[in-house]
Amino acid sequence: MSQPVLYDYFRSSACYRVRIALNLKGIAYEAVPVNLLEREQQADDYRARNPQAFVPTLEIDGQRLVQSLAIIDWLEARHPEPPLYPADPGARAHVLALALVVACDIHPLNNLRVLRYLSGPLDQPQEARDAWYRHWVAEGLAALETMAAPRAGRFLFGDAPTLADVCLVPQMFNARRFEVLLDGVPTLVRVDAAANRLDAFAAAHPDRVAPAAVNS
Ligand SMILES: N[C@@H](CCC(=O)N[C@@H](CS)C(=O)NCC(=O)O)C(=O)O
Repeated sequence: MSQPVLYDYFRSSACYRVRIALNLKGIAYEAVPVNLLEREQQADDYRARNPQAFVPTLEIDGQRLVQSLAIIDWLEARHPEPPLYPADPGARAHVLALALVVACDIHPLNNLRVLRYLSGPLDQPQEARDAWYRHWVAEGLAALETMAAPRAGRFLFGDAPTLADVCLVPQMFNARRFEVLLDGVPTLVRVDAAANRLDAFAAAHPDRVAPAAVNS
C-alpha cells in the first residue's frame, strides 16, 4: 500500500489538525507543501484535488479526502485506536461541540481568503484586519473556555486527547501568532501546554514541519 499523501501548508490550522490526528493514530505520511501565500491552492491542478481551493487534502487508501473534520472522521473509522471521541454519546456530543466551536465558528472568520477580502475588495487597513481577527478569536475562545472548563481533565475532556484538543492546539498557535490575549482562558492555556508535551502534537507543530526555505 502506498504512503498517504497530505497536501499541507505548515501554518494552516486545518492541516495542523490533520497532522496531529495522523500522528496520534501512528500513520506515516508524505507531506506535499501547498504554498498559500503563493496562491498555489488556486492552481487548476490543485483545484482538481480540492474544488474549494483549500488545504488540507489527504490521499489515502485510494481515496481523496477533503475537509479536516471529515478526514479525521475517516481516520477514526479506519484506525479507531487510540479513539479521538469518548464512547458515551453525551460526552461525544460535548467533545464534538467543543471542536465545532473552533472549526465552524472561529476558524472560518479568520481564513486567509476572508482576511484577503477585508484588505482587498473592502480596502480595510492592516489595523482593521488585525482587529477583526482578534475580536472573533477572543470571543470564540472565551466561549470555548466557559463550555470546556467544567468537564475538562488533563485535556479538554478527560485525561486523553480528543478531537477537541486536536482543534484547540492549532487555534491557540494561531491566536498567539496574532497576539490575542489569552489571560481569560486559563483552561485552554493549560490544556494546550499539556497537549504540546505529547510527541503527536509536538511533531505536528508548524515550526517542526515548515519547509526549509521558509523562515518567517
Ligand atoms: N473547513 C475547512 C477549512 C480549510 C481551510 O480553511 N483551509 C485554509 C488554510 S487553514 C486554506 O486553505 N485557505 C486558503 C485560502 O484562504 O485561500 C477544513 O477544515 O478543512
